[in-house]
Amino acid sequence: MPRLRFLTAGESHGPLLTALLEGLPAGLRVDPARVDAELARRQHGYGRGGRMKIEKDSVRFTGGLRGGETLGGPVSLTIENRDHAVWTAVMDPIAVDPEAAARRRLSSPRPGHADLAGGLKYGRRDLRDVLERASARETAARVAAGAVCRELLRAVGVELASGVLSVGPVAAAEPQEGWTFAALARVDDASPFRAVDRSLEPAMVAAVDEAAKAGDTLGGTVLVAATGVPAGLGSHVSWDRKLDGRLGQAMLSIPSVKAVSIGSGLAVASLPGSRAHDPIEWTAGRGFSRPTNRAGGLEGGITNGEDVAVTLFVKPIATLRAGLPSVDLDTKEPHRAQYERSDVTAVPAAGVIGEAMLAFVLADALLEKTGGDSLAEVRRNLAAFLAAQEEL
Ligand code: EPS
Repeated sequence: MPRLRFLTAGESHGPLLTALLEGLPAGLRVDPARVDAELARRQHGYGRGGRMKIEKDSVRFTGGLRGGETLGGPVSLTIENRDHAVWTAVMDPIAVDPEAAARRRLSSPRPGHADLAGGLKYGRRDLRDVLERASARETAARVAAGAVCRELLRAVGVELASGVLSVGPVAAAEPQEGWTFAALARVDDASPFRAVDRSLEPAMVAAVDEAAKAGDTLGGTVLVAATGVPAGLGSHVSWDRKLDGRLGQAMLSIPSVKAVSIGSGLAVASLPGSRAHDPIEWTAGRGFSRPTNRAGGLEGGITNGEDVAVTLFVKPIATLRAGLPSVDLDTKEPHRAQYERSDVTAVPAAGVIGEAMLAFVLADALLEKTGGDSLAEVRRNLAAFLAAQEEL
């Protein structure tokens, strides 16, 4: 059973986004300013649409904290949707104005979005009922919850980062020795794309400008990594306890992420075994280590002490200005998919969301290993576990 769990609630143009995070130990300091800094990182990036000019995401904690410290109970938080102000008649949780709702009805689904599949599943003839929850706006709540998990990881010496590897056809080359946290050292959070290779940014900007002009959208890839991760999180013994599987599920749940590669996962599929794995070394003082990190810090579903490195493959946003070929729900005649204001690309944001999901998965695995109802107990148990590893 997972030790940590979280849920989010809220619609893109509803009044609020909410997250509820359960299972944290007591005594963890949480600074709302640090959570807001993560929310600002998610909003940043070249190619975002008009919504990011309206919102200035900020967290409000409503439970589980006292004086800036966790109490051990569920942590609840909210983020206001500023854009709700002009949507109240359409998106009020209790009473909507039928005429306003009809004007905003979505009846030609966008290929690639949840519109049609969600409408079929939930029996909704106004596809707005699907899109409002399927919108990537929901990820703001994930980033806030992930920022809290990140504080727990930081308290035990784990750091996380991400960077954009490619946007459309403009791509950084993967090092032969595999990705490590060090590859993210040059990422500048203030740059347009937060790219791993900053020299590619002008070409990325040009690619996005060109797509925007053509009414098109672009996907890309992002590297998400953690360093300082203790060996021994996750397990090899059962399929659902394997940490690579849990990471895959978490990452694939991010809107637009269509594939996940752990370490050099994609590249090693075409290499012989002699070049696909990471030799094991041992040195006094340091213990076990690897000269390469093709496994991305995971072997047999367990962390091996190397950096955890995951690449996310993000599809282009499904909302195109011209509208992709679709069908009108009422007439069943061909009809271009309806255009909703959107982004040309949100690849830089996907990295920040990936960090939040990685923080959640690692924090869960840490607590599963250490147990503990207070941060002091978590630390004590982790120290004992690490000391035992030195005796192996
Ligand atoms: C997003 C908010 C949305 C979009 C985007 C992500 O705002 P709006 O729909 O009001 O323009 O900018 O959503 C999508 C790309 C999507 O596919 O739903 C956000 O806060 O990240």
